[in-house]
Amino acid sequence: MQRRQFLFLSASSLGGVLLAQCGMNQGSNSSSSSNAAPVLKSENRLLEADLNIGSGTFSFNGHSGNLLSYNQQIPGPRLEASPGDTVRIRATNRLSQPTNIHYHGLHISPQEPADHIFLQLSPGETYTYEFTIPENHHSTTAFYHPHLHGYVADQCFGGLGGTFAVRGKLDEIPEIKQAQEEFVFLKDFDLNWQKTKKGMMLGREGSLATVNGQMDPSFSISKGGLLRLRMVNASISRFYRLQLENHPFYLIATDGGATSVPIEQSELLLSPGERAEVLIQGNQSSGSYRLLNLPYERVGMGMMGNGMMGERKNQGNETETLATLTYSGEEIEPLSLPKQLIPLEELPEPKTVRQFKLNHGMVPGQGMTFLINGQAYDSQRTDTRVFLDTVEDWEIINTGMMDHPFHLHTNRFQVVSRNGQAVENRTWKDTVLVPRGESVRIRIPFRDFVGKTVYHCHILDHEELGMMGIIAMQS
Ligand SMILES: [Cu+2]
Repeated sequence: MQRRQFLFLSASSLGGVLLAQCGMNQGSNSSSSSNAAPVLKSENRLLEADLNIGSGTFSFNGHSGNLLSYNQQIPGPRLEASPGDTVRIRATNRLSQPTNIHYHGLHISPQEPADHIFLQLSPGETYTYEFTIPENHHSTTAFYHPHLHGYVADQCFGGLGGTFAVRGKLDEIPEIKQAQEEFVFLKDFDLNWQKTKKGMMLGREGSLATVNGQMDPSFSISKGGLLRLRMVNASISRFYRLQLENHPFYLIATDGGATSVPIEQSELLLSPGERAEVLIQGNQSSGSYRLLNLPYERVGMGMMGNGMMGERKNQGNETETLATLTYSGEEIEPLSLPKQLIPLEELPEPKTVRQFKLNHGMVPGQGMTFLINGQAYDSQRTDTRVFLDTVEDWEIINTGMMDHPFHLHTNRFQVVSRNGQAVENRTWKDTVLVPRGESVRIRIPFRDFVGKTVYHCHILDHEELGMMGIIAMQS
């Protein structure tokens, strides 16, 4: 099988180790042939991993740039565990600035030594994260990335990020077990990212749109087969409006876990921080089909050309080819789609309804700032206090001129309505797109964990510019 190679490490601060991903699985037709990330799985109920956070030179088609990586790999190693497993991650910071790790999409404690995003891991320091994935945790395609305010957007734009898969009940459904599985880690790069501060208002996008650290990798499907794509939008600002030529997507999971039945969609929009899993049926004629990123306008026209926005650098009107699906191997007896997945839990009508207004504006002395309810992020202020074992509705209202994906840590939620209209196929989410001028109502059960954490816009440049609030969960 021909594989196009993308990023390889030519030298690094850690000693010029060649990155293995280019040679991995070369010539193999295995289901993981397109996925460059090495996998670290739990054994005997324990996932133990060392993550070295460093920088090094990565090259693309002869152009080199200094990027950030976990274990000198882009994307970082894929972590896999199951409900009930203990996770122990020794993170060593070899950067010249502080960092930390957020486990996006895991329902775990926001306190030390778990998903504590206020923790500062200083240069040279090693910190051991340790937590147990609850026994009743949902199956999910989650991910990990830095989350230290002031450094989040740069460090993610610089290359840091990796998949964290929790395998559970969804994975046990026979039709899904039979499907071939591929991870699709969507991330864009700018080899001059350290100099690219312009465009933070819009949200920076790199010119290289990669899948698993590669430009246009190939995935294979056998005629009659089923392919399960587990997709993560790990870009800091880029949206992906995905379409696979001639093949509909059958949505089986969103950020917060499985849907109740497969939902047929001709395309799928993933804003930063969102994930989705789809099944694809190998029922077309043999050949190659492109996975496309279609144009999507995430910024209103009013924002253009007013000088404050800097140079416009986003996908605008261009269609990109992200990957190619090729029929290969022997034709098999057609595999069928599952009929039922995981029934959606019905949440009670809440007593508490809150509103969160998203916008941006000029703040004297701070310039253009991104705001929630008129306030920019302040690490010393608690914005929202909630009680454990309650359910709340949050109405997220975007009064601005740009789309904002809203992400809540620790607890997942269900999207109940958009612009006052009930949502038909409710699913579990932890990141929801709130388009400009629109409102979205989400229903959140606060469960299991107390402590402080955050909610924010997942266009990470907007988070850095203030669009984040602190939530305290108390018993
Ligand atoms: Cu935003």
